[in-house]
Amino acid sequence: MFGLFSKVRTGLASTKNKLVQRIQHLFRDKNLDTTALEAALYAADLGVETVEKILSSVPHRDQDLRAVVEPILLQTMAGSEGDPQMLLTTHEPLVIALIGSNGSGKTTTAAKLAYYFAQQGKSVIVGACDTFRAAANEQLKRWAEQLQFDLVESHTGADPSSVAFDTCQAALSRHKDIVILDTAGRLHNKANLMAELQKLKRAIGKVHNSFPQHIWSVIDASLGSNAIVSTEKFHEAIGLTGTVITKLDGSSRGGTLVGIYQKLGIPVYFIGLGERCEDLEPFHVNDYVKALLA
Ligand SMILES: Nc1nc2c(ncn2[C@@H]2O[C@H](COP(=O)(O)OP(=O)(O)O)[C@@H](O)[C@H]2O)c(=O)[nH]1
Ligand SMILES: [Mg+2]
Repeated sequence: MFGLFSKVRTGLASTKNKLVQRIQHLFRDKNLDTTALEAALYAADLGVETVEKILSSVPHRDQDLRAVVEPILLQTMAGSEGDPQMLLTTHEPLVIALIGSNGSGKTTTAAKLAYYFAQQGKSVIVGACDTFRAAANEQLKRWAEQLQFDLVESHTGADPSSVAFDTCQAALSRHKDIVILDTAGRLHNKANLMAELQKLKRAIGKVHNSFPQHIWSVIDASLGSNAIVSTEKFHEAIGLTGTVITKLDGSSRGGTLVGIYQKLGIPVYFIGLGERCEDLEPFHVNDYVKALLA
């Protein structure tokens, strides 16, 4: 538990520097510069409402910043913790489709999830539904060889829906517990690409009417508040059930998670803290808020 917390804390070090140190520095000035405080809070991507709550509760200097901000963040993030253990109770295979923009970490997260669930004693199959880039299938193939999970491969230009369909059918016939579908990165404002996702969702619903139980948006934390708009559009188009926030190790914008949850109320299941298969942790809101302010 302590090990996990320190990993989150190390990962969030750059955010912490930006958020807490910049604010503490403001408190050290003779007169609290509320404009600078406001700017620092916005720069941390906490979202408008959270920033306003903090601003209205931070009236004077010599106040312990943490004591003011921590309860506000915890209150904002109430209900944000997705519990992966709760997912493992379905009778049918659990199907999780990963969607998001280019380079957000979907393929890496697919492999990390395969590793995570295998560690839990579950059998996993992954579908290479990114048929847009030739390299996408190869990337997953390397992970599948390294981590020894079943992979339904595809070729460039194949219909992603049919790859997803085949993967779900294979999961039933091979009695798999978990299905992870990796998809191509897409822009939220391209209607044809959103329609392609809806088609994929319908296609696997024909394999079993409970499929997919989950659609998670994989979000690069370093995109900051820009990620809020795209996640909202994905949610409108396809109905998200969760998020995975990646690159919290390198990002100086760990507050993105707060802004997105505050706006959309979609639970966070996992956070990505590096490029290795073990660099994925179930999201724990208390650890996260502590790490953000430690
Ligand atoms: N530092 C860091 N890098 C990550 C993380 N997740 C993914 N990446 C890297 O981000 C890049 C894009 O990842 P990829 O999974 O191919 O993104 P995709 O286009 O959404 O499938 C790769 O170089 C990954 O190694 C993370 O949590 N932390
Ligand atoms: Mg990919």
